[in-house]
Amino acid sequence: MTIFITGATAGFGKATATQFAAAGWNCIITGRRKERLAILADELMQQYPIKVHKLCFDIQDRNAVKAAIDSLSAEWKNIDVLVNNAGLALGRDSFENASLDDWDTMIDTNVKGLIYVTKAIVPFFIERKKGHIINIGSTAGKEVYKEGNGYCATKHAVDALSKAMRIDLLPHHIKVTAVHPGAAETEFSLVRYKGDNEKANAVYEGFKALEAKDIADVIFYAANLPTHICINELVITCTAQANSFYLHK
Ligand code: NDP
Ligand code: 8X3
Repeated sequence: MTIFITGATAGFGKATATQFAAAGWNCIITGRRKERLAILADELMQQYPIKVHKLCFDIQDRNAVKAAIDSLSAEWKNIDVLVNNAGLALGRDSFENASLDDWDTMIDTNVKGLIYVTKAIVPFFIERKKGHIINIGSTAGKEVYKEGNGYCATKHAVDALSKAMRIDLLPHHIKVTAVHPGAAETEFSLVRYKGDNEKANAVYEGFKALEAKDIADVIFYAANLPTHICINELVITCTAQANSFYLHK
């Protein structure tokens, strides 16, 4: 079995690669940080009797996405599960102050990047008459929160795209699952606050947030159900969080 994971250099993507590798799946791991991909590939192949293929590209670059996926050998194109995980938030500003550059990056990554990858891989699924797309949305794609504007909009788009894919790809026996996590302690906040460790750490103070492995467990469960079962969507928060704007600290 083969899984293709976007954004496997950190957080949920890395934990997902590790979880599936441990269960004997071959992994296609992707991201922009080439060294991290190399380290992870070596680690996984040393620990488990599996193959790992690395694809280094910026998901915002439509041509780079297509070229990377086209470069896969026929064997590696036998993908069973695609996890559309690569994504980010940038900034936490009110609508009038939010940076258009930040919005462009979030839209290009979280929405357009997800579409580019999926459009490139869906033909393989259609040919094999099976496949499973697992999109990582967010609680931010279920309700908006103060100063979440652009990021929330991209995750609402992931929610809508997941529903649309599920309808349109039904005749091809392709499952579509949307996984919507709440606050999880990964590199997410460090990226959002542009390297400001203090602000990033403060996000997770005063409660026990989700860990990357918690989401990898859920992805693993959804991906390993019998052929006739598809989890359409799951919203997962830590116990301290009720929804995208109510967190009990
Ligand atoms: P991390 O920052 O830990 O990991 C993000 C991953 O996305 C990295 O591997 C990064 O790889 C990749 N990525 C980002 N931009 C690009 C790009 N332009 N091209 C290719 N890869 C890219 O964050 P998380 O693991 O937390 O986030 C994963 C997903 O989960 C995101 O979609 C995020 O929005 C979502 N999410 C996160 C939550 C949280 O609280 N942590 C909660 C809900 C959803 P590299 O930098 O090497 O390119
Ligand atoms: C990430 C969780 O609460 O920062 O999607 O939007 S949150």
